[in-house]
Amino acid sequence: IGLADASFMGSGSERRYEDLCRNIINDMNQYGLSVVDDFLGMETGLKILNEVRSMYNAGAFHDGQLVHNQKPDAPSSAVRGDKIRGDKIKWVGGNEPGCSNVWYLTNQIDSVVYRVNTMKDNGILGNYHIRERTRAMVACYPGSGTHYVMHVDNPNKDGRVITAIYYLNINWDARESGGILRIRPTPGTTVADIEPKFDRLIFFWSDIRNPHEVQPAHRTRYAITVWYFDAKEREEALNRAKLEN
Ligand code: AKG
Repeated sequence: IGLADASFMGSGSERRYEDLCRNIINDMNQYGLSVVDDFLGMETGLKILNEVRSMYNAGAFHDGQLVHNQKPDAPSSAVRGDKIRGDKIKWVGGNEPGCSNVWYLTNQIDSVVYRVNTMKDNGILGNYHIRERTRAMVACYPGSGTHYVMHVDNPNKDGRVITAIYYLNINWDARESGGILRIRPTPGTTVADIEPKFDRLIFFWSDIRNPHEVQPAHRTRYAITVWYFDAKEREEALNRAKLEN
């Protein structure tokens, strides 16, 4: 999907928007991840949440992963047959009925990504040429300890360079409800524990720099994820796939 040419409307002045993008650039360069709170505001966030709830209640979601990992060298949890991921998902392209608020969100994220990718002095971001992304993955961890084990989104250079996740969970208290996104940036020994709070948007590099897990969630936990492609890495990945087939 090509990036939408949306103008950012949530945050008021152009100056605030510049500052937001500059902060994301600094965080991505320094830490490999960035957290933006109050991205769209309560009213818009609620519209998105209600839309996602309706989609979920209509039974439109399916298992994030159906198979169990039974390889002999798999981590012990997988050997026991526990699920690698317990989320339920739905992919949203944009023009499906009943998805206009998710579509609006992805347009707003697109414009931020486009801006940080094209701003001057953007460091590592300047190495990429980002013009496309995946569809949006709307995910629900339905409580009951559902989780996603430590993994890397793009370990094999499939083209995805930035992961963007928007959370929809009002009054989330991780001490009671778990569901923390734990990122272990490599190299390094620090961890980033990110609560899936309502109207919070995060970005991180999708590759080996950011192994991450979703810790067991004890309450329904909604998130919307999009992955942004670097044009060159994507083209190389598609060419490799053609050769293999
Ligand atoms: C994934 O879908 O790959 C995740 O790791 C989910 C992260 C999150 O929802 O916080």
